[in-house]
Amino acid sequence: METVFTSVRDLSSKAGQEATLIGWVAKFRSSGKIAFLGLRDGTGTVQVVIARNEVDDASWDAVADLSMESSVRVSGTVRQDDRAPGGYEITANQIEVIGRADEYPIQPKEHGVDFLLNNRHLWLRHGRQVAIMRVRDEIVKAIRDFFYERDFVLVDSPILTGSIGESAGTLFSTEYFDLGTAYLAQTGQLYVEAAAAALGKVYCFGPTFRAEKSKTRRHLTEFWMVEPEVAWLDSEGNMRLQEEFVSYIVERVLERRGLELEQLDRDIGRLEAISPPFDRLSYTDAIAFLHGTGVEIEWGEDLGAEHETVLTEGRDKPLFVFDYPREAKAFYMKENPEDPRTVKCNDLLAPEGYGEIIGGSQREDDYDRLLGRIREEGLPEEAYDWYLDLRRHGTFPHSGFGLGLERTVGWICGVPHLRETIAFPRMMTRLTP
Ligand code: NSS
Repeated sequence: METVFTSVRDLSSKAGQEATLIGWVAKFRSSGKIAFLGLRDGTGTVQVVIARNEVDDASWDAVADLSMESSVRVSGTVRQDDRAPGGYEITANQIEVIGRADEYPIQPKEHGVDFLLNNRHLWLRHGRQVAIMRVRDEIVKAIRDFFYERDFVLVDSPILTGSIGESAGTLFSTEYFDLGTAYLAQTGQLYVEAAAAALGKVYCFGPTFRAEKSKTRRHLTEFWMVEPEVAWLDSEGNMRLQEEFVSYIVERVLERRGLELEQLDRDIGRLEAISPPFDRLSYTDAIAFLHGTGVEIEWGEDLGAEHETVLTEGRDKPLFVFDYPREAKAFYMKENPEDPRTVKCNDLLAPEGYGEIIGGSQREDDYDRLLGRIREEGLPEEAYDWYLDLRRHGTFPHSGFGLGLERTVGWICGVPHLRETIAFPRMMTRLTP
């Protein structure tokens, strides 16, 4: 069965005509002879006016019994009305309740975050959440378009893996038949490195998992990451790719999701400033800068959220920090020939306090040095045999990066906490709904 109805977004094509709409009651008030309801259908919300003397008895009885978030079918005339949000209004001649809602837990008042997260399956229906999900969808589309237009090939990497991608400290593990322990992938990088030797320019895009024991606004235990990997690209080229990529995404959202950004009260001017090139600061200069502002940090330590905020303060665009100390970063990064204490890598820090959205690097392509790093980190060598093979069979300079989808959605939407950037967030203290 296919139900024929008009969606709120398409009302302009029905101006002055009869139409049937289906949706949920997002707002409701009645004064005995006339009732107004806000009908929400996923494409928008329209006001429906129901006058006692213009509908049949069954319809008016339905109105008398209406509750918030009930699902209803409404037929009536589409009227253009410049005062109405969206420019149209429906004068109903019939209304039918499809599913009457029990008392709806989310009221038009302030609720605690825990309460809202417990009701995430219902909270999703609300305007702000709908706007964020639409922006997220647009960002995903922009990501895929960017790589498609540049001849990258999508290669899906496994979620169940035998080798640790980033750090042993944040692994989820599970028993895997007779083969011992399997890990949920922290990254698809090692696999796209193999694919880059087959296809040149590749990317993977999927969920990744980290048993982060931190309860910060920037950490999820399950998040989406897009990871391009490019043969014959060095660290400088990698940063150029990143600034083009991020600017492309922002431009696309501005072009197609202006309405949603407005609903989110996003300062659009801040996003309009995002275009290449982005500033670059070496880790060593970043430490000097931090010392200059009185921040205590030792050369060698990784930068934390508070350092990132100081570094990006007063900047309009994201900032690259490059060539970190090797002890602060993962085993696979290429040793910097000009300063072997550091590795050829970069983080990209978003402005306005959002901080790191990308981590990237040139990969160690020398067999002996890579094996040395694997040993230094105490990683199980057998699990990396296949990865080392890539350095045994036609090694090649290559680079790539990982952009965190939720961090990017948060920054572009102006939403500081990642719990609102994914439909069903997974955090240390939350596994339901
Ligand atoms: O750990 S990263 O910095 N880098 C990697 O995983 C590399 N293997 C990527 C690569 O070169 N192919 O993570 C990359 C990004 C990071 O900048 C964040 O934006 C995001 O992934 N990220 C997270 N988002 C949400 N929650 C958590 N816990 C998280 N961890 C990283």
